[in-house]
Amino acid sequence: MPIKFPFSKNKKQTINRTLGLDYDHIPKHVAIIMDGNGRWAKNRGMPRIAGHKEGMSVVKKIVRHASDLGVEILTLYAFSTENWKRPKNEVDFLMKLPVDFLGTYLPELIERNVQVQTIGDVTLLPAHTQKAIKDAVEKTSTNDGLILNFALNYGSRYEMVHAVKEIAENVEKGTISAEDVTEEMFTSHLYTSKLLEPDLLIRTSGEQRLSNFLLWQLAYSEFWFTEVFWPDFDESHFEKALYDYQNRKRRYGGI
Ligand code: V07
Repeated sequence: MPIKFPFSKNKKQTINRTLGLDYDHIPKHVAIIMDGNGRWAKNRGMPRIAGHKEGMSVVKKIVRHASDLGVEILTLYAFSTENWKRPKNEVDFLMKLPVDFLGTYLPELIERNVQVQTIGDVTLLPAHTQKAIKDAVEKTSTNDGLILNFALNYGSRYEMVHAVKEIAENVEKGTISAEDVTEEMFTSHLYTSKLLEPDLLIRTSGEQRLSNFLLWQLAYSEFWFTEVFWPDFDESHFEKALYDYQNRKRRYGGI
């Protein structure tokens, strides 16, 4: 197999001198609630959409860093099922961000061997948004580096009800019986069925809630919160989250 230098996660690395981050024990799946974009803009007397735009640049920065560190899956909460309630101009702007992002950044994602995936019901997004995402998913489908997983029109309760409906249909058809329903089967009906569960959840901007994000999948994950608004979040904050994660594991992880 070719070595994908300089983005290989197999190169032997030492401990980060300033922080003590252990590059050999990077969490495999990191999930992020990228909160505080609107408040960041408001504090600067700017419209909320300016915060979203700045937040998008931070996504690029963190994707680069996660891929350099050898994170296997990065799940980003980009748009929730509740976000449709926002003003129309804001929703319209948000729906242009995937197009904008991929228009400038898809070549680098391909270069970095990143695979783009989504969770949530993308069929309800505008056609131009769906088209850009579908194109990126297709063009990166054979990549085997970082899985960049965008949660778009995602809601965890909806996801679970959807799973229950599918299982109930199988019971009705008689292909399975109620006794056959297990945690593993339920998990296999979620959007995340092919992914590992997150090791670490990061939420920015001081809120300490799950807001309908991956309720089932986060059952055993470590949570890390920061007051920093998403547009101010950078590589050093990301590394601090990973460092704290590693130290929690060292303290409570058993042998
Ligand atoms: C969005 C920027 C980040 C802060 C949080 C909300 C605003 C990147 C994407 C994206 C999505 C799919 C894709 C490529 C890029 C995105 C939305 C909002 C809706 F294939 N950032 N970003 N999508 N924000």
